[in-house]
Amino acid sequence: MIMKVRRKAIVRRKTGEVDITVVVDLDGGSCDVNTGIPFFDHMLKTFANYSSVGMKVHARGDDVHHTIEDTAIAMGEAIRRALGDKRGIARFGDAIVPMDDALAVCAVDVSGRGYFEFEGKVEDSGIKFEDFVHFFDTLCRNAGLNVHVSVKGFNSHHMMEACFKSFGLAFGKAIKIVGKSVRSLKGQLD
Ligand SMILES: [Mn+2]
Repeated sequence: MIMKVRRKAIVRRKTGEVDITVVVDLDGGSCDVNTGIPFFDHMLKTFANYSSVGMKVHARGDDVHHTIEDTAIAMGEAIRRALGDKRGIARFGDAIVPMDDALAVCAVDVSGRGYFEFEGKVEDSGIKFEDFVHFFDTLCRNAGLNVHVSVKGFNSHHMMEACFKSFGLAFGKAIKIVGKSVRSLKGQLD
C-alpha cells in the first residue's frame, strides 16, 4: 500500500505584539491571506500562487514591522515543519522573472541552513524596503532555506513583486518530490 504523507503544518504565534495563524500545505490548496497590510497580502498571495503552495495567513499586530517580522517567523516555522525530513525533494530551484522594467533572479537550496542574500537597491513601496528584506531574511532563517535574490529595475512595486514571483517559482521547484531519497551525500538534511 502506498501511503502519501501530506506535507502540511499549522503554526499559531501569539505574543504581546501579534496574533498570527499560518497553515502551509506544500502539496497545494487554496490561498487565504489577510495581514491587514494590503501590499504585504499582495506579496504573500503572489508567493502562494507561483509556488503552488496552499497557504492560509491570518495576522494582526500592533505595528507593521512586528506583523511582517512575526508572519515571517510563523511561515518559516510552518514551512520547516511541513518539509519534515525533506526526503525525495529536488532541494534546489531557481527562477528568472521579468516584470516590465524589473528583473529578479532567485536561487533556493532547501538545505536546512537558513541564509538569505540580497543584491539590489529598492525604494520603499507598499512596504518599506527594510521590512521587505527583513521578511525574507527571517523567513529563510526560520524555515532553514538558503535563498539568494537579486533584482534590478526602477519601479519599486514591480521590483518587489518580481522578487516574490521568482522566490515562489524557485521554491515550488525545490520542494517538488522527484525521488525517494534525501538529496545529500550526508544522507540527511537538517
Ligand atoms: Mn502588483
